Amino acid sequence: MALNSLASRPSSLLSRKFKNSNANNDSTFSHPIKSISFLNPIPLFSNLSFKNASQVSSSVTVKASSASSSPPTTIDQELRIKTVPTQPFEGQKTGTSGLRKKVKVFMQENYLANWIQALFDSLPPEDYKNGVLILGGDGRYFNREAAQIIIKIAAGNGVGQVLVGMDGIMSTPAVSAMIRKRKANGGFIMSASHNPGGPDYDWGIKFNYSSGQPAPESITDKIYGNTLSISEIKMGDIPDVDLSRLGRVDYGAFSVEVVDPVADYLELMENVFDFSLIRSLLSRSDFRFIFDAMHAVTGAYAKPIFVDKLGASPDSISNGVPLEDFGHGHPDPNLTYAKDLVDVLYGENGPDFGAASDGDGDRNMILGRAFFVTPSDSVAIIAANAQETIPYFKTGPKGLARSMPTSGALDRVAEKLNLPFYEVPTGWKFFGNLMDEGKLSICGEESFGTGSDHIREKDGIWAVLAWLSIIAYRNKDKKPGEKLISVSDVVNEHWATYGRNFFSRYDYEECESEGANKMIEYLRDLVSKSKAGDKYGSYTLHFADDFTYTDPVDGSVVSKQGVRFVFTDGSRIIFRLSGTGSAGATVRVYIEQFEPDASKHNVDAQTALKPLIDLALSTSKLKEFTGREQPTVIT
Ligand code: VG1
Ligand code: CO
Repeated sequence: MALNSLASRPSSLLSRKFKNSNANNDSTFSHPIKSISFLNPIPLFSNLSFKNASQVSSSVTVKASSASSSPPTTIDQELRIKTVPTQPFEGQKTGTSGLRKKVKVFMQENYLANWIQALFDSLPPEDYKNGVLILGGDGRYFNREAAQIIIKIAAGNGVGQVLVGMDGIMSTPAVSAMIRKRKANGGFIMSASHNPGGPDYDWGIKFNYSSGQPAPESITDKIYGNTLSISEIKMGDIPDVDLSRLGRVDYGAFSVEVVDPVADYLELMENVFDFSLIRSLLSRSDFRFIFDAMHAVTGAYAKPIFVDKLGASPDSISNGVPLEDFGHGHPDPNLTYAKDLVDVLYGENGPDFGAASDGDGDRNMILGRAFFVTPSDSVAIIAANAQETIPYFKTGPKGLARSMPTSGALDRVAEKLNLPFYEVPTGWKFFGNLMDEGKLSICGEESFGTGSDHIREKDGIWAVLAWLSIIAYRNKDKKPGEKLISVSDVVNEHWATYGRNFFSRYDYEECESEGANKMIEYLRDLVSKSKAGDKYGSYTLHFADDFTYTDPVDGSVVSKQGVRFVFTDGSRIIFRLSGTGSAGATVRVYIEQFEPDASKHNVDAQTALKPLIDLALSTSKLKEFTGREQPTVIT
């Protein structure tokens, strides 16, 4: 991988790898609204898929680019709504984070449209009629077509305005930020997050409501119910919107505005962090930084933020152009799928700091020179240092939280800082209520998700800026040539203070569903028969259960969130099935063990955890049930 692969930012945020059937670069096409006098010679609409052009009756206001100060051109016509008959599809149940399927499944006629209509049918009309919705995505294959479908159904259901990121691009955290800033009614995110993209891979859709938070199960269950009985889709009879140019188009009472996906988010980051502090670090000649956008959505954010605002060198951004297939990669920032970056950091004379983010920009991986920070440690270290180093937390965090399988490193920080602490199920949607109630500021998941109540999603770039703030603060008085405090120094000091929670996760991706389900049933049965004091090898059982969570704010209960065996020394082995895969079943095994003795902190995690890993594999009979000898991914 070339470190300087971002030679320049293309005029379009998205470089296209595949030919898009809706894309229209044909200058000979004719359009019913071609009489509009454009402020710029580039056509505003790309409209090949629109069949009934002669019947169009719509009101069009063209403001063209926001850079222009000329008045908009308006044609006064009404928005017509058409009703499209449809039939239900099976299996449109959302998982941990949205609905994810193979692209080919989503490309079936009306498949996506059904789900979007089912969503509108699930919401009280006052939640969206004449309201504002945000639309963004990670740039993956099928987003362009999907954006047009979503815009038309929003129009058909009486939404007032859709704000869509240029080229359909907007990261998950930026959508959450924009929903909050613009006081929108909600937003759609076109992404299967860390799942690979392209015609043969995955596509996904998430819905966040007005607080910027992923829709809770009460909404997603209703959507699923409606997908089973849907019979018609309401669509605004409007042409495709040109997503490649900023500007606003009105159709009667409905309008679409193509917006800059970066500006609102960047402004928020400038309010949260001390940019001049971070700049003082990134512009040092004795500090080398590298950010790997994995050809995913943060490619659109990395240069404006790290290079233009914070003074990082342009060649510090790697894979910085979003591609529809993520450059044939798997946009998951972990030791396996971001191996190129890991190799650079562990190579000879590697940089001082490395980071990566996933498809939709909500995950992060933090690396120091030849050093990997586990996400469970990362959130604990950010929490421990937040008040001192990040202006947003200057009065101290209100509370801390983690997902159940995430290691207990954060618990120890909460205890020491005397902060309220919460343990929630896997998935970001469980943090939002706590934040809205002012009970929670900083939280994280072991799956490379870290964030705070500045928005209601995990936030990859936020986590990188938080780490840069810590390193910058620790080195702010260092003269050129003096040895800098490194990422590994910060982590080692943290372990010395709090002890180390060794943690590892084994993923067995795309197993046969039957075997994986049987294994979970077997474990549940084992849980029901086990009692405190039972011996598991050299470990003694404290308790075993299938995690149930009662939301302290609204009292809602979710059960069966992961089978866990917790031993008397605090060690844990946890088993769950992924809710984000698109094929078969992915088994996740989480292993954790606490080590207070600083002289043992520098042992490799796999070595330290070996006895517990063996115990997890034998207790679950994983090999027997799944036929798998080795995990697909170890983190
Ligand atoms: C995974 C992670 C979970 C995360 C979810 C969405 O879910 O384990 O912690 O919240 O992905 O992240 P699962 O059900 O596959 O274990 V993302 O970046 O895909 O929106
Ligand atoms: Co993601």
